[in-house]
Formats: sequence, C-alpha cells, structure tokens
Amino acid sequence: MLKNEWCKWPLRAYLGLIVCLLICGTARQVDAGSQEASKDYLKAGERDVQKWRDMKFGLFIHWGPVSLKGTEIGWSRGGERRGRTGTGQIPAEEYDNLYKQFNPVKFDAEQWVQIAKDAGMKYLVFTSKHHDGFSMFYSKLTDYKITNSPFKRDVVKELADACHKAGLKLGFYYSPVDWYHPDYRTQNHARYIEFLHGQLREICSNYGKIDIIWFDGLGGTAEDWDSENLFKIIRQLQPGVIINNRAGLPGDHDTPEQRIGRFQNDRPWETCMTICRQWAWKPNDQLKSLKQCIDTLVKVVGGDGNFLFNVGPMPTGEIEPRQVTRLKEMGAWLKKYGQSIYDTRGGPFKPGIWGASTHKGNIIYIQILNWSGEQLTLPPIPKKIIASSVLTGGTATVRQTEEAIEISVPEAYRQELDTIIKIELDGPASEIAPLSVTSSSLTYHKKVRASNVYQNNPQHGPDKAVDDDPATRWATDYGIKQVWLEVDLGKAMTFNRVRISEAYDRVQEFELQYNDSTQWKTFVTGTKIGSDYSRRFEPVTAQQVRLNILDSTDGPTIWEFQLLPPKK
Ligand code: FHN
Repeated sequence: MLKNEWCKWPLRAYLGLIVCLLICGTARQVDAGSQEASKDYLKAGERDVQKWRDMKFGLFIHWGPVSLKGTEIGWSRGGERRGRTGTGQIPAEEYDNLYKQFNPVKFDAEQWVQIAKDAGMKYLVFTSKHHDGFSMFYSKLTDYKITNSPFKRDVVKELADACHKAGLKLGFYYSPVDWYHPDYRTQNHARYIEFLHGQLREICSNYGKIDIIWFDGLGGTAEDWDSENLFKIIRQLQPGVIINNRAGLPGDHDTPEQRIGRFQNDRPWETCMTICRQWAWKPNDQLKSLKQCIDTLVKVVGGDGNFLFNVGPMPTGEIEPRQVTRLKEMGAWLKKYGQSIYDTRGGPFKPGIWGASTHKGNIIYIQILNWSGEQLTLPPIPKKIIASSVLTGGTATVRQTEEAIEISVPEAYRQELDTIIKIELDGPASEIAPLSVTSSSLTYHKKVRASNVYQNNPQHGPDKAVDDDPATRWATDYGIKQVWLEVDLGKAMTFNRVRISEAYDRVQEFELQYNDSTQWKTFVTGTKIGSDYSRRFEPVTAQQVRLNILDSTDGPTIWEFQLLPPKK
C-alpha cells in the first residue's frame, strides 16, 4: 500500500522533503560540529603541541616546606587521605605547620632557570601546590601559603618572571588532590571544586604567559574536578597552554612516570622521572649516573616522547650541587649533540637495550648506547642511504643491503655514553614505518618463569624481562627480598656475557646459575645491578639459566635480562 502512496506525491513535495532532510542533517552536523568546535578548549592547537614536542627536555621541580624534613612531598604527611588509603610518617599537625619554619633565603629563581638552561632544557614545571595542599604562590583563597611563611615571597611569581626574562617556557604542576583542604572529598566537595577552579584562575591570571599546566589527580575523574569547566577557564586565560592527561581528561599528552614510555608516535607523551629517587629533597639520595641520564633521554626521545627530569631543592632554596653538576654534564652533551635530539621525531628504529634513533627531514640519527657485538644490525629500510658520518667523532662502516643495515665502529670511536651515527637518505625519514631491532640476546622472547610476580599481574610478568623493550619490566611484590627468574633457552646454548637492567637499584646480592641437568651451578655473583649491569665470564653452555636474587631492599624489578653469545 505504502509504495503506491509515495508515487502520488507531486514533485514539489519530494523536493521540499529532501530540502528539509538536508536542512535537518546539516543542522545536526552544524550542531555536532559546533558542539565539537565548542569543546576545542579541551585540546591545544597542533602548532602549540608541535612547539612543545620540539622542546624535548624540561626541568621538573618538587619543592615545599616538607624539604625541611627531607621526606617525600605529600606522601610523608600523616593524617587521613580522603579518597584513598594509607598515611605518612609525619604527624599531620607537624607537617601542616612546617611552613612556619620555612625560610629558604638562598632561593634564587634566576639561578634555577640558568641551571635548567645550562642543562639544555627548554622548559620548567614547578609544583605550585602538591597533594599536601600548600600553595607555593600568593592565593586569596587560602591562608596556607608561602606568603604566610617567614619567607613571605611568592615563589611562583619569581619563577615566572625568571622564565619569561630568560626565554624558558614555563609550566606549573597543580595537584587537584588536596589532603589538607577541609572540603576535599566531603559532602562539601563542590566548595573544594570552587577553590580548585579559583586557584587555577589565579595561576593563569597573575603570572603572565604560562605554557604548561601539569595536573596530578592520582586517577581522579573529570567529574571529581569538574575538569571540562576547569579546562575552559584555563584555555580562555592561556589559549596556547599544554595540559596533561592527569585531570580525568585526555588532555594534550600522556605521562608515563618513573619509566621510559613505550614507542608511540600517534599521540604526544612525556616521561617524568626523578634525578635521584625521591621527588622532593632527601639528603644523600641516590643520584642517577650520567650514563643513566643520557640513556633515558635518548630512549625517551627515540620513543617520540619528551623528558621531564625532576630535582628536589633543599630547604635553603638551593638545588644540590651534585644534581646541578649532573645536569650541567647533560647540558654539555646536548651542546655537542643536541641536533640529534631537539626538533626531531622518534624512530624509525624503535628503542631497545642497543639504543634508539631519531629523525628530522632526510636524516636519521642512530644512537648506539650499548654494543652487543662487533657490529649493530638494523632491519632494512625502503630508502637509500646516500651518506653517513659519526656525529660523536671518528669513522664507521655503514653497509646497506636488502636484508639489513650493518654498522660497525672501531672500538676507539665507540663512546661510553652514546655513539651517534648520522645517515642521510634519498628522501624523508618520516615515510619509513617504525621498525623493531631484533635483539642479539639469547633470552629474547624465550620461555621464562619467576618465583614471584607483582600482584600476579601479567603486565609485570617475567616475559617483560626478556622482550628487549625498555618500557616494560618484570616486577615483584613489595617486601620481597629473595626471588628468582629462570629462562629456558630452548636448547643448550653458549654465552659469555650478561647484561641486566634493573629499575630502582634494589638488589643487594645476586648470583647467576645454570643447570647442568643435575644441579644449579653459580657462574656469576654480585652485590649491585643498577640500570646497566654487564659482565663477561668464561663461556657457559646450558639451556636453563637463573637470575637468583639473594637480597634486596624491596620487591626487585628488572627491565631486561640478557645473555650474549661469544663475539665471532
Ligand atoms: O604523588 C605524586 C608524586 O609525588 C609526584 O608528584 C609524581 C610526579 O609525576 N606524581 C605523583 C605520583 O604519581
């Protein structure tokens, strides 16, 4: 019946219907488009994101009255942490009154900014308020602030002025989590959100141009912080600002913490990491070696990420000279080889224990951080190498075939920190799809088991110690002191070198054993592993090999466990 009805309609009626449908459709599209456009405050513009990416390296600063105690900022505060479990070792009463003794007279914002610039850093991110709720700036919305301490000066203001004067990009860390605020996560939480939005309005209004807002919501939701409206406020006051993914919204970039992020070139990311172990000041805290620092910088940038490296200044206001020296050493390295870092993109050869690569235009920088043999073998690429040189000096042989690119560098020209081979192609390197570099380790992707796995979580399973991926690790439960990792090579194989990369330097004693089919025999012993342990020994032929950790400070965790065959 219906079919016939249609054919009786006059032509005009059809046209009218189509026009209506078109109008509605377009209206809906316009509405969707305008709605979408109307939410563009949730993201920074592509140009601003690209400018942020190109900077690559920034200084993170965790500081507050807690530095008087040398304990961790926020987490060492006692009392209740509404919204989560646990408490800190300093009674809240004492912690919350530390600011009354806080008078860092040697604080010199321009000196901090100069330290960042001398390190080759292009931006700085400072903790304006951490989880302990103390405002390191003048805020009309609280009395719990630096201007009410004996120091009286607005630290955020002085840093902002120093950054603007020196041309260093400026960022502020702000914790929506606030274990001090009386309304936080109570039935008056809405009042806390008003306070939160009000403080970001102050930060984004009173200190000139801000390039980065670095939230730290500890997994809180966008609803917890009314983040859409928060982003609207911030974007209206600071249109070009870069905002991270820690306020319950994706923001402009991911934030892997205390680890090298996975290779990712379809969404910006930034690894944040401590130069020592604690975020805030701790006397005699364990400082990373220059090799650890350069390795991390190169692998992060080679993974297409940015690197935000943290210091915890002293209660005097100074950054510890040891840490300044380390940063200066990184700056000296970047002064010479910064072309292989700044304004580059990660890849095409993905990071691994061997090293990483970066590219810009028709140039690829092959960053060799560890040699596992006479030469480095890389997978083939669909571009012709038309020239090559050694940025770090000396000569190299670069042989390109259909099957591979083989690079060998005489021992004399190999750099302990990083040997950089610059190759020029007959076209843009960005057209090459990312490639994994096969490990020369005999343990690579072999069957593996362990006597303990952190919370039995496969994300931290033993296979993560033999995947040649610097972004994954085998981890064990807190409190574990003795634990083993066992690899089955599949058949008896001969090896005479081991390389182990450990996170957090927890192992105090360990041994390597092989099973001669009757018993386990020890062939290496040690008391420290660290981020890059390597050892040569008399060749061993075996199928089953164990890393036996005999003592450790806290649940040991291993990035990579590699066994290497004798050099041909
Ligand atoms: O709890 C904080 C920690 O103190 C530090 O601020 C880091 C920096 O990214 N973020 C939190 C831990 O995820």
